[in-house]
Amino acid sequence: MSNANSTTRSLACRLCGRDTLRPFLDLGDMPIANAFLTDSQLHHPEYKFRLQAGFCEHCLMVQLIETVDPGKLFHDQYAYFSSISRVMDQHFERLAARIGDTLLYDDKLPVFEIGSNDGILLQKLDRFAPPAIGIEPSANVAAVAREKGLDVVGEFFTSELAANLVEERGHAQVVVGGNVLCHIPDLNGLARALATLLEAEGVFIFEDPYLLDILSNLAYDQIYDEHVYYFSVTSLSRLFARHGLRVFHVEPISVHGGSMRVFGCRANAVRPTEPSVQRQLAREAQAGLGELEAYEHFARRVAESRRSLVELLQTLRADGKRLVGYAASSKGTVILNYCGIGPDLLEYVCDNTPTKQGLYTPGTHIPIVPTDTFRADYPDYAFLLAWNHLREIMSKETAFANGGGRFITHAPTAHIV
Ligand code: DWN
Ligand code: SAH
Repeated sequence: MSNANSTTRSLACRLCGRDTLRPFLDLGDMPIANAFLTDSQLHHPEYKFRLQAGFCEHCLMVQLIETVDPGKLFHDQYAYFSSISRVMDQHFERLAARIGDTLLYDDKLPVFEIGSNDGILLQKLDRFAPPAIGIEPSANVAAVAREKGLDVVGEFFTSELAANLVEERGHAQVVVGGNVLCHIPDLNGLARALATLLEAEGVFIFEDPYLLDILSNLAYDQIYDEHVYYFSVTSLSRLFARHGLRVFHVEPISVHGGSMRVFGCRANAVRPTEPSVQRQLAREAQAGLGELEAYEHFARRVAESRRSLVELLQTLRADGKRLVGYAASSKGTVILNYCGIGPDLLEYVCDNTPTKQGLYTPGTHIPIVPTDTFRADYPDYAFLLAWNHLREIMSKETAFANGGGRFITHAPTAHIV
């Protein structure tokens, strides 16, 4: 599989519409990252699309070339339940406290959370006086949040929905979204929706995987169907500025292998823009994020990362070692398919999500088993398909390490931890 030859073509950017989108990475034909398969589905052809990323030389937004209809991704059997991670729970606890302590300014104006999933953050926001309302199109995870007594609108967040919400619930003092902004293909529509929903001094906060971390950690597995965009502060500030909004503060955060938390408001709100924004813009310019070369360099290193991973796993296997995968993440689907890693190399993938157990990994058909299966009979090596949770998982699996077991991760290059 070769990397797309960026010198030969440019395509239309899905954000600014110009013919300045330059493909730089081709990860090949890919199934839907979270489309885990039942026994009977194993014998049917899987939906696949071409997983490629491009960089727009005009608006500087890094994005997927081909996207998948959101209705195929977010539905009544969405596989990811946010509350599976203790570290993420603590992370959202701190975010909720921060919102409660520093951003809320009215007991009546609502707080909206976009992509509230099973209520991991919403339940913490719900403790404050203002109404906390989730917006979550995946019906099964929304149902879990409702069972907790939370108020969830079961729809995709769009500018039409924003107008209805203003009518029915009022303007927002805070709109927050973790790992959801990059999932929304119509970002211009999203920005319009924010401009409609926010009260004059309202604040929005988004956190998403950060482009600079993806590049420096070689985290190519963050690139998949659900993640339509890979944000820099530069590309996001420009987008919001086109819609009368302003980024006033940014904070790098460590979750999901390196994310950026972005705070914004209306362009004419009274809050000043903090020095953090200018500082990050300067870092990004210095890292060459405005130039195609940074992305072509990344693509070359991704191919090298694949080579080193496959070589490591094959060598261990040839030595008669038992290898398994740990965590059936979306990112894992990308790594396994791009690197051609199947049941011949990994006996199984264990995962603590009950609804993933008993299913098979998309495209590569490795059985997914409960974590207890792993603990009952330790293999020699566990290849971590959610390296972002390395510390949390290693802290749970001390007996594996104490018995001589070792974890393997692929980023930036394959290594035994
Ligand atoms: O952006 C997204 C993030 C927030 O979540 C979504 N597009 C989809 C999803 O991505 P992911 O599937 O790559 O997320 P995680 O959090 O890296 O996946 C964790 C997987 O690992 C889950 O299937 C649960 C599993 N896990 C486990 O088995 N034991 C996780 C932990 C922490 C554990 O201890
Ligand atoms: N906020 C959670 C969930 C992230 S997964 C966390 O950080 O862990 C992304 C979530 O966004 C999914 O639950 C998905 O159903 C939801 N989502 C996707 N597109 C959306 C949209 N247009 N509006 C609202 N939610 C959306």
